[in-house]
Amino acid sequence: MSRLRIVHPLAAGLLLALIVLGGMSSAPTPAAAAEERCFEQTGFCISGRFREYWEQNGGVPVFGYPITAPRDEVNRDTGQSYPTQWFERNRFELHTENAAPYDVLLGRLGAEVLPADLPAGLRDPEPGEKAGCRWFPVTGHNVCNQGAGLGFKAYWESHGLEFDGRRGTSPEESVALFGYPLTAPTMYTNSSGDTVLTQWFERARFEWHPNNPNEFKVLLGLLGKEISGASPAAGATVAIKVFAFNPSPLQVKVGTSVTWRNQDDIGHTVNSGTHDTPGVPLNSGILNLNSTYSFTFAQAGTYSYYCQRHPSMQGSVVVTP
Ligand SMILES: [Cu+2]
Repeated sequence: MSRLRIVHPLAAGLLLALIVLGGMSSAPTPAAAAEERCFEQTGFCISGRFREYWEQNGGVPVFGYPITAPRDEVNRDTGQSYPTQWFERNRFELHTENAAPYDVLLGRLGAEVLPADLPAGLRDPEPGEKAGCRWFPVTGHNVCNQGAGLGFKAYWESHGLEFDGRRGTSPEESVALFGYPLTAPTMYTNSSGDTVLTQWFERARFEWHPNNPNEFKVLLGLLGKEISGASPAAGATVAIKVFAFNPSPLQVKVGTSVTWRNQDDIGHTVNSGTHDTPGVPLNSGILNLNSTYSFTFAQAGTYSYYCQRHPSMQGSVVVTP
C-alpha cells in the first residue's frame, strides 16, 4: 500500500502539540474518500467521517492518536460487524444506519476495563448528593472536584462531543463523550504504575495527577491502548537476552504489535536510525530488566534497529502486507 505522507511538526508542547499535514491517499476509509491525516507518533492515519469526528470532538487530548487502521470488527455487544478504528483512549465504530452525529459511536471502554478486584462498595450507589459535587441519579454516584474549581467534576462538565453547534458543553454532550460515573473515586494503580485517584465512567477513566500543571491534572486513561494491547490476536514478541535480539529478523504482517522484553540485568534500547543517531519510528528509551516496549507496524517494510548502548546489538523486523 503506498501512502504519501507529509508530516510537519511545528511545535511540541508539554505533551503533544503537533500539527500534521496529511497527503492524499488511496487507503480505505470509513466513509467517502477524503484526505488522510497521519501521525508519526503511531504511524496510523485517520480520514473520512472518523477524521471529521475526531477533529470536531477534541482530537488528541480526548481520543488520543489512532493505534490501528480502520477495519471491520465485530461489536461484542451486538454481534454485528462495523468499520472500526482504535485510538489510544477510545474506539470508533461507524454506524451508517444512524444519522450524524450518532453515526460514529464510541465504545464503552470504561465499563470494559472496570477491574474485577475493585473494593466492594465502590460500585454501589452512594446515599445521595454530596455538597459541591455533580450528582448522577442514573448510576447513584457523585463526581467531585479535587481542587478549587479543578478536578473530575470540572473536567466532565467542560468536555463533551459537539452536538448542538453551540459554544460550551451541555450535560448531554458530556454524557455522550464520557457516559455516567460507574464508581466512586478511589486510589488505584494504573498501567503506567502510577497510584492515583481514579474514577471510572462508561466511556472513560479519570485520573487525578495533582503535581501536573493545571490543564493536565485530570488525565484520561489510555483505554483503547490497554484493551487493544491486551488482545493476544495480533502480537509478536522479541526477547532481549544476552546482548542479542531474538528472533531477528522477525517477520510479521502489517498491523502487528511487536513487544520487546529485556531479560538482561542491564539496560538496552530498541532504536531506529543508526547506532550513533537514534531515529524513528522505534524509540524505546532505556529498557531495564523485564521492561517492555511495544510498537504496532502500520506499514510494510524492513525496520532495522539498534541498541544504543551496545553497538554489536542489531535486529530487524520485516513487515509484509
Ligand atoms: Cu544493549
